[in-house]
Amino acid sequence: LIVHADLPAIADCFGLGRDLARVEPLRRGHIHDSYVVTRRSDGRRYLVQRINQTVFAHPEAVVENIRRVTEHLRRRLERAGTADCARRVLTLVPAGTGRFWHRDQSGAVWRVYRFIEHTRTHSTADTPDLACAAGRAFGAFQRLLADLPATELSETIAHFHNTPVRYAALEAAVAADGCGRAAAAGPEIDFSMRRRAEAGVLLELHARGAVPQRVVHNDAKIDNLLFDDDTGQALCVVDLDTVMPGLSLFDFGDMMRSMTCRAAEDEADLDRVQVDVALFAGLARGYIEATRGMLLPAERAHLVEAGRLITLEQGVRFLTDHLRGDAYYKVRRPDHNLARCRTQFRLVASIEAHADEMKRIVAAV
Ligand code: GN1
Ligand code: MG
Repeated sequence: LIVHADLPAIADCFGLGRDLARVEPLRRGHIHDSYVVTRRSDGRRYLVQRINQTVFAHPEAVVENIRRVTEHLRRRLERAGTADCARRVLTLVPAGTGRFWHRDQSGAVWRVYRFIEHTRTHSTADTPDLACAAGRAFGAFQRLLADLPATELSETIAHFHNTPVRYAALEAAVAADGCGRAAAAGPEIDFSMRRRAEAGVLLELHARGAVPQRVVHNDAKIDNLLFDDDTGQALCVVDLDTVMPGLSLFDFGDMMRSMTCRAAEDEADLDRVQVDVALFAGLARGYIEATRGMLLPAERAHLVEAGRLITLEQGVRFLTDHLRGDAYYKVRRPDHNLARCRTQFRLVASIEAHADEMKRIVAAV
């Protein structure tokens, strides 16, 4: 990734000045262009991001959501007397009065966060304790947002975790086959279609009033947590782009997708892709303990099903993007989205094989 923008000029718009000691592209995430810039005067670092406008048609609304969410979290943490608040919630840097985004001459929209120092991330959970800590962190996040009225947030991507809508997009991509990739993806298309009838289970639960709408993260994978370098503690939930109304089960689904398997999201060796029940037990304990008193029995009863469905949905999304020629997710090698899809589907199969065992674990927490 090369630096293809005038970063000093962008930094200046956020009051950081033009004199930067370093600009480093951050090669993480599938969506935005991210840079870590270091200000020369005091050595402070900032995360500068160009928002992907193919994915987010209204970037200002995304930033406005994040402002409301981070303000709410900060108030809650301060009220509870939490130590080290500045490292436990993201801080947006203003670009002029009351605005936290900047549109440059090319039309690109930028935002800046203070960089949270001395942290690390994990792309998988290597131990049950780590899965437990991560589950606890996302559970606490949902809890802190429980009294933020959903009506205060915009829906920045419509139908985000609407699995039937994701299936409709897949079917359209298969029918169009614009890149001639459908034939080679036959097994993956078949795998998805065999499970098509179940795509609506979570939304139906909500439609019949069994599970409530809440403010949730919507991308609750372990990569979106910062852990303290020294203590190893989960410190801060990041990537707040999709925080908006949704179901708690969407988040738990992504937790299962990213924390119950030792292999990465794009692992090529499919033999490594399988549920580790001990990791699941850690995750379930952390999440359920953190949401005690909030999580309803119907939500708890569908945790394992949510993991299966959200992992399936993510595979469907990767497959759709592969068939469309990789228009949505950044790819770093040929057929990367197809590889990601295969990993998701292998994990779905493993979740299905271990579902009863995992349900017993939930019941015992
Ligand atoms: C995308 O920004 P990033 O890479 O964390 C995506 C999520 C997917 C995820 C797959 C806005 O998240 O929905 O689950 O990739 N975000 C958006 O890892 O589509
Ligand atoms: Mg994201």
